[in-house]
Amino acid sequence: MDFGSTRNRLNRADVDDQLSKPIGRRIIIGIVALGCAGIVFGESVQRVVGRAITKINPSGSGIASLFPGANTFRIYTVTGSLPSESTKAYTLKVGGLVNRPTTYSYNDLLAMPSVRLDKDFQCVTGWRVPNVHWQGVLLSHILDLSQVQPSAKAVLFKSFDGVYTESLTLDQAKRSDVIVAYEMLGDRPISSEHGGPVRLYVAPMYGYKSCKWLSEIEISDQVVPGYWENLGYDVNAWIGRSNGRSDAPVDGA
Ligand SMILES: Nc1nc2c(c(=O)[nH]1)N[C@H]1C(S)=C(S)[C@@H](COP(=O)(O)O)O[C@H]1N2
Ligand SMILES: [Mo]
Repeated sequence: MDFGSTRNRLNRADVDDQLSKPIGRRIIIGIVALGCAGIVFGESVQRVVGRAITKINPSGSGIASLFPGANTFRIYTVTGSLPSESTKAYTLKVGGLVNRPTTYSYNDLLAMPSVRLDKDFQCVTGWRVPNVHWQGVLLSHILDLSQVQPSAKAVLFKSFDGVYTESLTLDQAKRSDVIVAYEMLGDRPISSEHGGPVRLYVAPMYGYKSCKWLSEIEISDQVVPGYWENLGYDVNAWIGRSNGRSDAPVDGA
């Protein structure tokens, strides 16, 4: 594997970060195997997006702006490309153990009661963006509309990248800080790099739970480990209480 290019050097930093943690051999093999085709830490994308965020995010001013990449999102995709879909073409399919399987359009989601969350985004590799503005629909609202059947225990998520998956227990999915988001970073639609038009945001858990390019929600009788969880990360991804990490929220939230 070649870690020589800028992009791969950054991948290497992620790999080093993983290797320094006692998560075990499974995950090390997974990360190294994926290193080349895996996380795109797209430096070029990152730089442009980082700059844009610095402009609109006050946390990008001052000291943070002296360290490019500090307090800004890194753009992740496991497929090696950044899928994009127009708001017009976008659909969210909700099915499985429900009485009312439904497919929602982007406008259907916008018309639902919306919630705003101002909360940190924390990746399990260590980077954090404090106090991010998120807006969307409570996942619990969508579950209610679908009329979840009594045998349901979990909620599975699929991305239109065709590869990424995640899941939550039904109890986790009903929390008031878990949303199907269509805005992030300051009253703007979610950009396609960040998983727009619609992504999941699971505030109390590490970033890998927040499935980008969300296209399908399936109510199920059991949790199914997601993409990173098959590579060794914890299925219950509570920030500060999983993956051997002890991150404390910066804003006390
Ligand atoms: N579809 C998809 N969703 C994903 C990922 C991904 O690679 N593909 N990466 C996850 C991880 S590990 C993190 S930290 C966040 C990163 O979100 P960002 O790319 O908007 O910074 O997305 C999560 N959701
Ligand atoms: Mo992450």
